[in-house]
Amino acid sequence: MNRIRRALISVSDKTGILELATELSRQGVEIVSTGGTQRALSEGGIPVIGVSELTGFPEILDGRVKTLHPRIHAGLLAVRDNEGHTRQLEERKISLFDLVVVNLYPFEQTVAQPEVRFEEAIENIDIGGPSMVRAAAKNHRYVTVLVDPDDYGKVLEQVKGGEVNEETRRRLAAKAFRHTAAYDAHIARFMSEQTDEPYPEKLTVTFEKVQDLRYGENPHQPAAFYRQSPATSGSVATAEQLHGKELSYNNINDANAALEIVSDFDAPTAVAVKHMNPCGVGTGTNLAEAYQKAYEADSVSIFGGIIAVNRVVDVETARRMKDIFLEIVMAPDFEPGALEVLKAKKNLRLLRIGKQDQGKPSRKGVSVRGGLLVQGEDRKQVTREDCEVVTRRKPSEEEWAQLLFAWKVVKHVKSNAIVLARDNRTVGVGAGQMNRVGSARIAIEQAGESSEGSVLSSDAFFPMKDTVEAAAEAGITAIIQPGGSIRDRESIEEADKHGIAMVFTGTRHFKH
Ligand code: 93A
Repeated sequence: MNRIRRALISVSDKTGILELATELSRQGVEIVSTGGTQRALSEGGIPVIGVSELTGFPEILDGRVKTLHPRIHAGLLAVRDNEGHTRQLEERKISLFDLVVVNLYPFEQTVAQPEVRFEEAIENIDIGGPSMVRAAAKNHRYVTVLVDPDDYGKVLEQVKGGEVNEETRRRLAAKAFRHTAAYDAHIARFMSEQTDEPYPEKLTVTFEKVQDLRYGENPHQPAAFYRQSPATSGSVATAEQLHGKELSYNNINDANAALEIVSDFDAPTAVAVKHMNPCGVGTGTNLAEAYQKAYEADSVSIFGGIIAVNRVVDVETARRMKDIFLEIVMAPDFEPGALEVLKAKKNLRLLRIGKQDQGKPSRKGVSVRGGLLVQGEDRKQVTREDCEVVTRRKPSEEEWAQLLFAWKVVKHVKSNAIVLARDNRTVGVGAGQMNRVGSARIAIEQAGESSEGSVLSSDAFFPMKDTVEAAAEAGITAIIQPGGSIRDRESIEEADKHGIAMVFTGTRHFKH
């Protein structure tokens, strides 16, 4: 029988603890607690024995050593049907614990505060708490361990019924180990960030489930969405859904792509994404204008698209968005009137993203079978000063503006990537072809007449002059590309032949 006679309670988060302890006490359970918890319970009129009374040792070193004592840990770890263990406890008058209720110093919340002091973070590393949790979890054959107030009710019910059953003890023990593992992962991440070692030998990252998804990329693939912990604010993982159908796996992936593009722009910008690639990007003096440009960029593909914008959605923009079928609209926020307009569309998913976390560039990972590839985010931006004009003709002021705009977009298009832009919007996007001129042809075809007088950006250098030839034929007037091919000379000569201005960025933006 796993009757609960004695409980050890030591909690930082005191949620639900009075109710639990009151009922335990009523069931005849003796309660032992650390300082703050003891005070809270005593004030609630619950009889409690202080840890110091039990150990005969005061809490010392400002609380760093409170429960780290053999009288506590032997009471947690003893094997009850082991005669030797039982005899040793009797000799030293050590009593057993049947229940441990512990939650830890709030390390994650502490380091999430902006400008937290290093010393404060360190003081919030709990040592005694995880020791008790792990001891109890190891000895779950006899001891029940509670680390989450959500589980108090269920355990209380069983206590009242006479014993906590084995299945529950084992489940709670597994949860306890997950809890301490996640806790240590937070500490490991924080400590690693304080060093120059972002890619340590062992990578410990924790993710918490946001939701189960109906399915993955296809209906026969099971799927779930996890949020990295601690969370990155302003991300899809922390977005608040204000309206519409449940997000799907593909929605979340596309939404993330759209958000990554739009956050590269400072001016009011709207991005439409389809299948992970932008089909329209527009910037303007206000959001309505930016959205209109993104729409006109490719008024066919935007149908069923995922929209991300970098300004609060106003009524005017919302009205324009409402005119077509969209899957998602994502924004830092929505004006109340705009929300009303968009909510008229029953299925349209509206996501409030909030403020973007512009902290350190985070790691990006892709899973490969049996492993994970990890790299820093591609946050590289180029300015006009970084570029080298390689043709006889220099770009005009307007061409410069369009070239830099097209360059920002091409970074986010699947390689081989070619983007055509004009009037602060994309007019053609060629994505994911196995040769560069193939992507160029797609972009040009999509732009149609709009390619005349547009500029072209390429995510990587031209291995041959064929893309420049295609550009010249389409009436494109300026090109931005990394440069660095052994055949650059041929491309430059071809551009000069047609009076095209070409600049090299010296940086490439592969996205595979
Ligand atoms: O500083 S500690 O690592 N040393 C300990 O011996 C110890 N024992 C319990 N932290 C320790 N605790 C933690 O104190 C618990 O995990 C819990 O979070 C907190 C409860 O303290 P109080 O009851 O004084 O509010």
